[in-house]
Amino acid sequence: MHTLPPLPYAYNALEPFIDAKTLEIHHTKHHQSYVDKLNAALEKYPELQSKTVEGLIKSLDEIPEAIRTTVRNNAGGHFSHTLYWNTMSPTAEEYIPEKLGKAIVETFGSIVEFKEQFSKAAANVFGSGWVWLALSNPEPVEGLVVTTNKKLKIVSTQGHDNPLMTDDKPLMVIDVWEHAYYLHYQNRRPEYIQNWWNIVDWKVVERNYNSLA
Ligand code: MN3
Repeated sequence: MHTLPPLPYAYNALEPFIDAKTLEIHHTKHHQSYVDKLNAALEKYPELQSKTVEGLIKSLDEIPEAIRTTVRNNAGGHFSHTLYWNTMSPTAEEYIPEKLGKAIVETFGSIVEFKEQFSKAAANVFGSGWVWLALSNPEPVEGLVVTTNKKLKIVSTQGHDNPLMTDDKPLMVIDVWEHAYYLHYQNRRPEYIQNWWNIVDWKVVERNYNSLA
């Protein structure tokens, strides 16, 4: 059984950037419903119940067609929200740790340029979706020595699709579904995105980066 992970902070902890009511509904209703629907879909498939959420997403081809779309959407929703909660913090610092900061500058030119590109991608998602910082990580070809070629990239996805589906490794994410910001920001998605930078927990993003790079 998949379970809703507790938030690593209180519902009001991200104010004024994300209001308590939004965070509580988002976590206890939206995220909970993805977990519940995923469990319901797996009920008749005991052989899939021991798979991790990442394992399910990475092997969608092997999921029976009857539940494949439901698993794609709800395992995706469960995974995406867990990363979203974990890469925000009320005690976030603006400073990006050195190794990750260096990789960002190498890829995007500067931190400012990276943030601009990321914010623009988040503002431009049409309808419901997510924007990710991810590490592209081509699988080594068997029998060949392959030079590692891991690169940072900004990825936009629709619905609950995510970089795991294309074998990229997600490091951080912003939820731009309306339910993530509408109570407080209404149609002002760019303002939500701008404020979200204040609560990005770079220490966790760097930890994610180090575990993969
Ligand atoms: Mn959401």
